[in-house]
Amino acid sequence: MNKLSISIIGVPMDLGQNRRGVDMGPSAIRYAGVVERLQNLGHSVKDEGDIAISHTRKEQSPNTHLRNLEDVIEGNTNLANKVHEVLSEGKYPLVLGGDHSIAIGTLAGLADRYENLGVIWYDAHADLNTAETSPSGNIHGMPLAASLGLGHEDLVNIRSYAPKIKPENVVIIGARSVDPGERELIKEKGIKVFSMHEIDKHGMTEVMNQTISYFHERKVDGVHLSLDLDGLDPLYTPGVGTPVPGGISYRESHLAMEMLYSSNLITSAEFVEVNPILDEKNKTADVAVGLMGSLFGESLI
Ligand code: 6HN
Ligand code: MN
Ligand code: MN
Ligand code: MN
Repeated sequence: MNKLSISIIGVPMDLGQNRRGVDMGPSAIRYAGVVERLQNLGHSVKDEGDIAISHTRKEQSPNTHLRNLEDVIEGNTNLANKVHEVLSEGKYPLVLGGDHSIAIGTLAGLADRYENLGVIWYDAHADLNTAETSPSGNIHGMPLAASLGLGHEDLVNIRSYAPKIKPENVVIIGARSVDPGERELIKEKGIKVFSMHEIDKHGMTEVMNQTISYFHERKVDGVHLSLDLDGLDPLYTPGVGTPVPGGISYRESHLAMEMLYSSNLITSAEFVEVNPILDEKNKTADVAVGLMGSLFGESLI
């Protein structure tokens, strides 16, 4: 088994949405034993602590229809620089959220280190809104669009380059709540989506086999896993801000992680939207750490 040097980066970000508490996600995931879990698999693990997130200018830009824009940009810039530094040291970045707006910073720190980075977006949502299409003004609904170069120019240009990724290198898994503007973008850009319909119809094994083949065909030189815990059914992960029923099961999610581990494709990961205030006895953070175990090589026997 391949032993990794994993750098854990906490991002106590809650400015990309309305619900309080998701800033405590990194603490909850640490409390659920992430460091020990990955060390027990033989990896070397360093906890890099938390990225600084400023809350001083909250709601500063009501006219942009983008909630907390300046603070989200500042936090994501800090995150991007840290991810970039960790990669330069040859380490594997494992980012803990925080709301999903932090994927903007993670991808900004990653993407210029790759020629052809792939992304798996494991989520109930597509996160493909822009200021124009967003029903909420919440930036956590926009990180995939921003990473594709679409939306407010300051969100798109973190670390001064854009776009970060190509639409043909993205695979969305678990989608079941997609806004009209997002649907249009998926069609226009030809983004690969395995919605709950495909997972129900063909099963997770087939969906993951197709995902893995797709990245091989695309000749990616790395794949980032962006896993929103609301991709799972709220039965298993109740501690999320925007739960959507009819989601991916606990075992299907473990199977997906186990297959990704065997594929050797994943080169960085983030686990986002864990909100301990909305949770039941840290259940969602426990699931997150369990999934990380499977992603990093735990097997059942
Ligand atoms: N997430 N599509 C909705 C919006 O407000 O844009 C929900 C987004 C949820 C985002 O869960 O990361
Ligand atoms: Mn999301
Ligand atoms: Mn989501
Ligand atoms: Mn969510």
